[in-house]
Amino acid sequence: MRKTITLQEFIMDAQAEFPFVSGQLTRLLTDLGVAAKIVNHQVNRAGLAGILGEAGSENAHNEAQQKLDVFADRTFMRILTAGKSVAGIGSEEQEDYILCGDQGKSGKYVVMIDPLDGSSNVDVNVSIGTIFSILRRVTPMGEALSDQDFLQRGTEQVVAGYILYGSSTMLVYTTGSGVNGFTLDPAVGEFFLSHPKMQFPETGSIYSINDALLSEANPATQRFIAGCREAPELGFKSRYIGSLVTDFHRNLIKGGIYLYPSTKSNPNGKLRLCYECAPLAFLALQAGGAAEDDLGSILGKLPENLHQRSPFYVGSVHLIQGLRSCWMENQ
Ligand code: P6P
Repeated sequence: MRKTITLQEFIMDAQAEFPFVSGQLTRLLTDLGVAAKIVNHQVNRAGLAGILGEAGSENAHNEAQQKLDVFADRTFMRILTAGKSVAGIGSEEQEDYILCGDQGKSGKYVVMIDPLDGSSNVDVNVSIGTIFSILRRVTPMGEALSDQDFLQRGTEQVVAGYILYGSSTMLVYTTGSGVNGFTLDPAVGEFFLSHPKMQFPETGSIYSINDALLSEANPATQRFIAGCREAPELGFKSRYIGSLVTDFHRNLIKGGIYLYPSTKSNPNGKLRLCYECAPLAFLALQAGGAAEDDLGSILGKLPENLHQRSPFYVGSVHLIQGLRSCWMENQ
């Protein structure tokens, strides 16, 4: 019987391959696993712990914060700051980045995070997720962090991953050598390697989009979705949960495409480049998939601000290519 290895063992084995590393990344990955367990515990008992619903506060985008948004944000901030590997954190729930430790002068890495994406789904018991991205700081150690440490292209990411608080809780991440998924065994409080070397299937016939957006979406998206609908022989299915991590994870397992398009009223779409699109794009490419915005690659985009929005199309290569050909027809 093959021994299933824990997340901790997997992280330590990976570090052993790079003997000269400082161990800061190992500590950071470990801390993410700890924070995930804490948030998972609260998400799973939200209805009992009186932490459903709105917190009565707003985030950086004047969006009503759910009580669990605030809890998750505080938990990741507390755990990652204590670990001393992180110099600063950019969060969907915070207007500006947070400096860790001694004003961000130590710590090799910065973290971009959406602490609890899709949190309004908790009230109706739908799966939600955390999305994270780890970058090396650009400013030298000992100096104060600046915007350039956070506003880096997605190609600069060291680690990207998500935690899915679903029928089971999973932590899925990449360090650039493939994508591996770990499932939490609540009986022992450990994540175990359950999905090694995750890859999009060769084919996929799921499309995920908020149908209500189609009437004002860009023509390429309209054409692509019409093509999916008008070809029943291709067996397309529409699946949209309204929880990005959940839709992404299902499409990674079964094959498919998730679209949050540019529209007339929101030409930059809705999703955030730094802590939603870029980390999921890194994961998608590492899993043999693709990710684009209206013009092409997501990972090559240089963010102008922490909370910059971007149109986002991610999933199986053949479906992204199909969408791209719809853009070409446009020209
Ligand atoms: P809409 C949740 O608010 C989120 O950021 C993603 O998790 C989800 O895919 C999307 O927005 C849903 O947006 O406009 O379809 O409700």
